[in-house]
Amino acid sequence: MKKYYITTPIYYVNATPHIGHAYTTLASDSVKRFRRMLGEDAVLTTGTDEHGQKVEQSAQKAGWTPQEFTDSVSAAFRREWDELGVDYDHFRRTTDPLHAQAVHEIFLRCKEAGYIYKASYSGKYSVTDEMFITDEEAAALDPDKVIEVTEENYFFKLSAFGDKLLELYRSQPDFVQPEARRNEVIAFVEQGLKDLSISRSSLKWGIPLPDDPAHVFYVWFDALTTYMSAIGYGETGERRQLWEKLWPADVHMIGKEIVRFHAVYWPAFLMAAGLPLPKKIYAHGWLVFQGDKMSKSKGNIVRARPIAKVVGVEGLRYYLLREIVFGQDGNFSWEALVERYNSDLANGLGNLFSRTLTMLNKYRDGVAPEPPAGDDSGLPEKGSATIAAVTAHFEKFEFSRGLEALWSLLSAVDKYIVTQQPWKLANAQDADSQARLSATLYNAAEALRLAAVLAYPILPDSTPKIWKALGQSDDLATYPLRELAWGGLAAGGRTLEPEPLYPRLDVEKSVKEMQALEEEALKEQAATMGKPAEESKPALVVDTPEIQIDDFFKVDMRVGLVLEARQHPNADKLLHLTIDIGEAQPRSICAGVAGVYDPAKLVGRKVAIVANLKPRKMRGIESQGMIIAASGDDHHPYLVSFLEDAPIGARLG
Ligand code: ME8
Repeated sequence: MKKYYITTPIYYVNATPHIGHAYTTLASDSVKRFRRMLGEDAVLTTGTDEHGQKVEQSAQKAGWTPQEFTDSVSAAFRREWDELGVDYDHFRRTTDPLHAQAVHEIFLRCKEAGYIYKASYSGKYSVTDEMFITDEEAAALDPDKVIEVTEENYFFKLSAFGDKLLELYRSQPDFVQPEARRNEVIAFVEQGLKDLSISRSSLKWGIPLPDDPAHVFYVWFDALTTYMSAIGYGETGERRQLWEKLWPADVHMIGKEIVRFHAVYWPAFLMAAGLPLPKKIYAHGWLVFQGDKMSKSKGNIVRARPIAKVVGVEGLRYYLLREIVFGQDGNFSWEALVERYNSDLANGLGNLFSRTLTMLNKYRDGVAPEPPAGDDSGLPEKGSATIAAVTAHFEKFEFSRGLEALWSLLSAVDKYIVTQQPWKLANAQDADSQARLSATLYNAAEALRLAAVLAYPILPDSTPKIWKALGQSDDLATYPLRELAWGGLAAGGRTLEPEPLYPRLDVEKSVKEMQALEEEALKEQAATMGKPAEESKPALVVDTPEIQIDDFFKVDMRVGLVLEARQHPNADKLLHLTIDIGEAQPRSICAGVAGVYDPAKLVGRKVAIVANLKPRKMRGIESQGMIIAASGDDHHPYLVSFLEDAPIGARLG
C-alpha cells in the first residue's frame, strides 16, 4: 500500500491550543482521511515544541520547573486533539529522550559532512521568535523582547545551499505551495543565505549537543527533526523501519509565518545530512480576528472547544475549510460560523437527508428504488463531474472549492425535487407518475450517497450516519474513493428513518453561548499554564422551599437587651446570656458565639432573638430562645443589630 505521511507543526507550549492551531490540525486530519480513501496508508504526526528561552521564562513566572510547565501544556494539546476527534498517529514532544537521539543523529551527520563549525557570534536575539534578528527587526519590537547575545555558537553552513535550494524550487515547482509562498521563499534565497547559528551556551532548557554538552540546540534544528523522530528516526529496530517506510514526508502542513524554516532551513539540513527531502511544504494563511493575525501575544484569540460545544466539531471543521480559502488569510467571525452551519449543514445537507429518507420511507417503504432508465435530469452527469471536481480540489488542498462543488450538486438536487414534486406524484397512481417518483427518490438518495463519501474527510462523524441510513454497510472511512461513480446505489437496499444530524441554531443565542464558554476556557488556560485564574465567586443560589407569609409569622422574633453574658461552664463554643425581651422574667439563652464575641462587650447590646422556640437544654443550661446571627462561608457568626435604638420586645417582621 502506498504511504502518505503528513505532519502539522509541533506547537509551542508557550500558549494553550487555540483555533489557529486547530485550523492546521483539523485540515491535516481531513487530508489524512481523504488520502486513506484514496487507498493510501495515511499517517499523521503532531506534537509540541517544548524547548527554548520563552518556555523557561513562562515556567519561571508560573513558579514551575520547565518540565512541569511543558508537561501541563503539552497534555492540554493532546487533550484538545482528542476532544476534537483528530485522528493523529504520533504525538511527538521535543522533551522526549528519543527525540534527542534523533537530533543528535542528524546533527552528527551534518557535522561529519563538514557543514558544522564553531565561531563567536554576537547579535540581537528575539525572545519571541527565538532567533537572531537584524537591527531593523529589533527596532520594530518591544525592547523587552530583544536581548543582545554574544557567545560561541555552533553554526550550520546554510550559505553553501543557496544554489541547491534554488535548483530544488525550480525542478520541483510544487515543493512550496501556494505559489505566493513559493515566490517569497525564492526571493529570500536569491538574496543570499547567511550561516545559521544552531546552538546556545546561554540556555539550559534544550537538548545538549552530543559532543559539547555545554551547548544546547537552537530551536529550529531541534523542532524540525520531530517530523522524523516521531516515526522512529534516531531509533533502531521496528521504529527505524517505520521511518524508512514513511520518510520523506508527503506534506508538511504549516502556517505561512514559518515557511522559511520549513522551505529553506529544513531541506538544507536534510541535504547536508544526506537524507531525503519532504515532497511538499504547504503554508496556509492566517485566521484573522479583530483585524489582526490571531495570536496569544496580541490577545485576540478564540478557542476551538467552546465553538465545538455549540456548533459541534463538524460545524467548526466545515466552517474553517469552507468559509476560508485554504492558502489565503481569512477573517474569523462568530456570526459567519453559525450562519454557514445553518445554511449548508442544517438547511443544506441535513435537510436534503431528512427529506429524502422520509420520502423513501413514506412512499417506498424504506426500500431503495431501481435507478431510472433514460434519466434526463442531468444529475448523473453532474454527479460524475462532482466526484472528479471534489477529488481534484482536495488533492490540491482546495477544500473550499471542493466543498463548493459538492454543495452545488446538493442544491441542484434540491431544485430537482422541487420541480418533480414527489408529494404530488405519490398521489397519482399511474405508472408514469410512480416511475418518476422512483426516479426522483433514487436520484436524491444517490446524490446523498456521493455526498456522504465526498464529505467524509471534512464531516467524519455525520457522514457515516447518512451512509448507514442509505443501507450501506461497508466502512465509510476506507471507502475506495477512486471507485466512486454515479449509479452505485443498489436497488432493493433497505433505508432507515433519518435522524437529526445538524439541528438549526439561533445565531444570536449561539454566538452568546460560544462567547460565554470562551470566558471559561480562559480560566482553564490560566490553570494549565500555572497561573490560577482569579477566583470568581459563583452567584448565590437560594434554593430553600418557598413559604407563605403566615409561615414566616409563626416565628416570633423580638428585640432583646443583653443583661448578662458569661462563658458557658461546660461548652467552649457557647456563651450563656440573660436577655430582657420585656417579659416579667428575662430569658436564659445559650448562643454559639464564644470566641467571636467578648461576653463583656455584649452586655448592654440590643439583639434579635427567636422568642417562641421550644426551650431546650444545652450542656446543662436551659436555652429559652435563639439569638439571630448571620453566618457565611467563613462560618463566622455576625449578630444582628439595629441601626436605631429599637425598643425592647418589639417584634421583627
Ligand atoms: O511556530 N492562523 O509553533 P506555534 C492560522 N513551534 N494558523 C495559525 C494561527 C492563526 N492565527 N496561529 C497559529 C511554531 N496557527 C513552532 C513550529 S514546527 C517544526 C515548529 C498554526 O505554536 C499554524 O499552523 O507558534 C502556525 O504555523 C502554527 O500554528 C504555529 O504554531
